[in-house]
Amino acid sequence: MNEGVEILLAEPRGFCAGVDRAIEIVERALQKFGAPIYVRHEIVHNTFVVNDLKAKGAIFIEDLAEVPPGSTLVFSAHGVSKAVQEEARMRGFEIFDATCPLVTKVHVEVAKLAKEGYEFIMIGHKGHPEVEGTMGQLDHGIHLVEEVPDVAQIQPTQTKKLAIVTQTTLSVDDAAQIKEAVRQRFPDIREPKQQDICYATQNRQDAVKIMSGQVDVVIVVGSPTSSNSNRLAELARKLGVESFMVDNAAELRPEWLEGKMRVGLTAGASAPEILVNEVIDRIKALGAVSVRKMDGIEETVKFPLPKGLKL
Ligand code: 10G
Ligand code: SF4
Repeated sequence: MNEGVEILLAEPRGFCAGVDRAIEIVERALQKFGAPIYVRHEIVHNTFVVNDLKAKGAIFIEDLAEVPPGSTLVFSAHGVSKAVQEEARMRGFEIFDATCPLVTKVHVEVAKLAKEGYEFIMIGHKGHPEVEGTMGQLDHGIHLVEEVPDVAQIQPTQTKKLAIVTQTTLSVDDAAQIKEAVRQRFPDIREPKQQDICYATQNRQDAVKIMSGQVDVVIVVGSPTSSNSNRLAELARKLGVESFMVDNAAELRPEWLEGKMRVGLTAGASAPEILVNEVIDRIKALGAVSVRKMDGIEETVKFPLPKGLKL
């Protein structure tokens, strides 16, 4: 690596309020009820977080049939379908819902408009747990589009009462393009007053946009399964800057930094700051001499814990 390399740290980066709350729910459930605590799906899509909670006594499962009767169960931050909620209730578990309140807000809106006779166009990634959870708020009537060409394919049963919903962690720019295509086909479609893409997604992508003009490479700390982290690396690449995702410092390859003078560093909403610090140490060990924090929005959002877990 060259001499005099500078690391630019994106602001904001890393944990959002929904992730903070979800992890705290599992930790407090462990403190209050003891191990094991069952968690449906990875509480957030991060290897370090999941392994840390496993070591403390959390057991991560996908199928509720794996959970013994009488257990305490936490739903992941991505949210669950009505069917999963119902099955958990029928099996009699003590349930703590770590669904991010901003995802729940989308669920509530879907339920409310469905009662008024609306069908939905959902913009999101097929198979992602948040999309399964949101689409699973209704038995039918939600049509998924992943890309612009999908818009022409969907077949709602009527066009008078249609509404758009989106996954909270999408690329802001891609979603805007898809929404435009949806509006062209369904000009009267109803849109949420405030977009469903959340503040944390918007802020982390905005920071990468600013950063990309100032660096030679962007490193994103995040697990491969993390949708929002992937979007950050993808955004930098779209802006013409090489970008790589790492799940931990050991994954960072020296050749990525070959010939680079300014290294941008950010982290997805599920990636802990400890990993960012380890990546900084590794880049320093490879020759970086300084770290500069970029200016950026300070996030003050905080969500309350569920009743049974407050201290
Ligand atoms: O970016 P995705 O949705 O894959 O999730 P994550 O766990 O990596 O980050 C936190 C975001 C959510 C819980 C989705 S609202
Ligand atoms: Fe909530 Fe946004 Fe974080 Fe998802 S990414 S958990 S919606 S704050």
